[in-house]
Amino acid sequence: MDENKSSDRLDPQLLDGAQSSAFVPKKRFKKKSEGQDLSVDDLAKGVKSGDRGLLARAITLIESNAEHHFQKGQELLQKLLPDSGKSIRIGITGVPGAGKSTFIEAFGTYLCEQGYRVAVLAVDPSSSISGGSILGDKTRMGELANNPRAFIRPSPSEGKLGGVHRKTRETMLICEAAGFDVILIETVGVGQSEVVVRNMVDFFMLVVLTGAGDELQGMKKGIMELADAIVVNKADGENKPLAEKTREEYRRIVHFLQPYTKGWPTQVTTCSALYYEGIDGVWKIVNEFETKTKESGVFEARRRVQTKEWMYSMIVDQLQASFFHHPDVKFLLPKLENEVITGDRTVTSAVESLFKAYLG
Ligand SMILES: Nc1nc2c(ncn2[C@@H]2O[C@H](COP(=O)(O)OP(=O)(O)OP(=O)(O)O)[C@@H](O)[C@H]2O)c(=O)[nH]1
Ligand SMILES: [Mg+2]
Repeated sequence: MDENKSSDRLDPQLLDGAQSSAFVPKKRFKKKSEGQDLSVDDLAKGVKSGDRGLLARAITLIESNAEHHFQKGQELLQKLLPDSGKSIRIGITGVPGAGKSTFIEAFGTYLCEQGYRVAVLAVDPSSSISGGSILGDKTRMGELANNPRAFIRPSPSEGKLGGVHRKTRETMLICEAAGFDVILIETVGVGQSEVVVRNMVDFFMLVVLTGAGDELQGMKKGIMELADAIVVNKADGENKPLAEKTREEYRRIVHFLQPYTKGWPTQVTTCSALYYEGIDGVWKIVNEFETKTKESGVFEARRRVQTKEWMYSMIVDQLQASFFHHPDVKFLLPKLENEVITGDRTVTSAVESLFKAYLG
């Protein structure tokens, strides 16, 4: 896509070079990690040693849409791969306003108090359009953002097709190599991204509000079927009895659904993210899930399948990008599209022509 646009999202330090020195009248003394491009080895060592600045730069490299950053980013990942995989990966979804960010703030803070290190990532395919709702979230997650045991990373901007997903996955691996024990991935509820996040985490959580019936009218049933736990949030004040009633309704409903994870019936609980109530109960559920699925082998089996599927989805993404960026395809597409719309040509014939052009 737009390479120039992407580069202004880069860490300015990555771009720091000859041109910036023109603005610096006197010689400035820099630490080695500042300024010029670091080697892959330096970055890998920095990430593994828990250097937050270098972790941020490593992620910036992974997120960059520039061709030469891509190669370097992949070398870095290759180096960090043996140190990845040791965290528990948790996806969190729910309708806007359900309290996902507030929950992450409470849950993340609780985990830090328990001695864990927590990384928070977000998948928001719309962030490149809206400029990123997570900026607002970082202030909403004020306490967690300032916690030295936590690391919050906004959603990457879209570079090419499938970019957000690749970047989030790879960022997750880097965070694991940096020693984070729990990875929380918030998804902004736009249908598709829920499935994508489900496919990159061990445990998937749906945050809901009171009134199960209303939600079921909408798309939530499909999402419910992906969840390992449903958390009825805002169980506080006057809303508490209603939240408990809602919990019972959800319990009845999930009873009739096929659990997403073999041997793990979907759990339903209540919490108040705002008042930090019931947060420990959610962690207990995650722990039980981890123990049980590791014993049964479901945990490892899922990760293997996820990695394999990731490879295939990346192949599809790359093929798609390569197809639509092909100059002959680009040239023919508007004309053929028009012929198909006006009924002058069949879809099959148009597609055949495009593939002929693509394959030369
Ligand atoms: N009473 C009460 N209010 C809550 C609770 N959790 C969140 N809220 C409020 O609900 C509103 C939405 O919370 P967010 O955490 O921003 O919700 P979200 O799901 O992240 O929303 P989006 O990011 O827009 O999808 C805020 O005003 C919160 O203060 C809770 O447990 N109890
Ligand atoms: Mg939010």
